[in-house]
Amino acid sequence: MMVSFAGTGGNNRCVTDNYVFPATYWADPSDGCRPIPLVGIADADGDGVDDADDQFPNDPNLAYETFYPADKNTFGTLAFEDMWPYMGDYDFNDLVVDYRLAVRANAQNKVQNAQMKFYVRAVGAEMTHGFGVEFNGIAPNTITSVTGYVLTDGIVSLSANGTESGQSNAVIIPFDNVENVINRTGGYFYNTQSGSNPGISDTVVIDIAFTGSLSTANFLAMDFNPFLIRNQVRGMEIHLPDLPPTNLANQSVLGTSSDDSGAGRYYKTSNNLPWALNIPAHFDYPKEQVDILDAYEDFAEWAQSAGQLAPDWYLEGSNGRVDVNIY
Ligand SMILES: [Ca+2]
Ligand SMILES: [Ca+2]
Ligand SMILES: [Ca+2]
Repeated sequence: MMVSFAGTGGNNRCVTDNYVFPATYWADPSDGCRPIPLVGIADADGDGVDDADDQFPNDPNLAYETFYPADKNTFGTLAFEDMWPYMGDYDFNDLVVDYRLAVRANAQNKVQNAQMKFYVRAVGAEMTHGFGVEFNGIAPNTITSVTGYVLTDGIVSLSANGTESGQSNAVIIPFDNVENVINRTGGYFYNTQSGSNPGISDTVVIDIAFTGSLSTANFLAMDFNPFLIRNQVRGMEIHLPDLPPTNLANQSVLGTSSDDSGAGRYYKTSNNLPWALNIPAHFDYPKEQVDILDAYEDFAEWAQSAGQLAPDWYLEGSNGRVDVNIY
């Protein structure tokens, strides 16, 4: 087949692209344009996405799945220091939660559902903490239901769809009391002191159904904003650096003491050190009451450069890693 444009004179030219010729055969240009029948391009569920590209080839309502962290077999790590706005012992093991997020969309790339898995690795705390997640930039009314949360102590109020009420962004509280999620083997601190038997956590599986109005791109553009709820005081939130508190945080605590919070600046010391870490990989946290600066000597350089320097600060084999101080 040839497409030809012929004309004489003048300066006008056209640009054309993306021709589609409906046909019974396609041609193989490496073989003299030999005609080849259109077989073997199957779409078993008829959703318009070929089986080869359809991650749910037998489900017409789903076609694509995206993971965070990007490797579907990897859990990320959230590690919290609970003494904000004070530095405390700075051991970053007061609550350590492994997480994985999966987002599933249909053939039109509209989010249908998401699943979050959480596993508590450490509770090196004298207080009883809860844990929440805000999807910054995603309205609560894009969600139809949330299941799997472990809420027992009456400090959280939910809307009919299972998100927290009184919030302008979607907020989900996986658990309000970490003691309901972990299984202790004795001892005061949980999985932060060497010599004690390690405890095993339940895996909290949160399933979220969406209305279908949200595109995958919009979902992935949100800020994943996890936070610790300290000692079951709902207004006492501790977030990742530079991520804002939710509508229900006690705003009067911001900007006090060593925390330098102001417009757009949240949960960082005057030296730019954080109270929470989000590492999209496995992270070996410090032992009880060991300052993270003594467990990972490159930590301050990494944090104070906003991640530009010493990006490998936590990896096995990195120079600044002091194994004797790591659980
Ligand atoms: Ca399909
Ligand atoms: Ca499908
Ligand atoms: Ca601790």
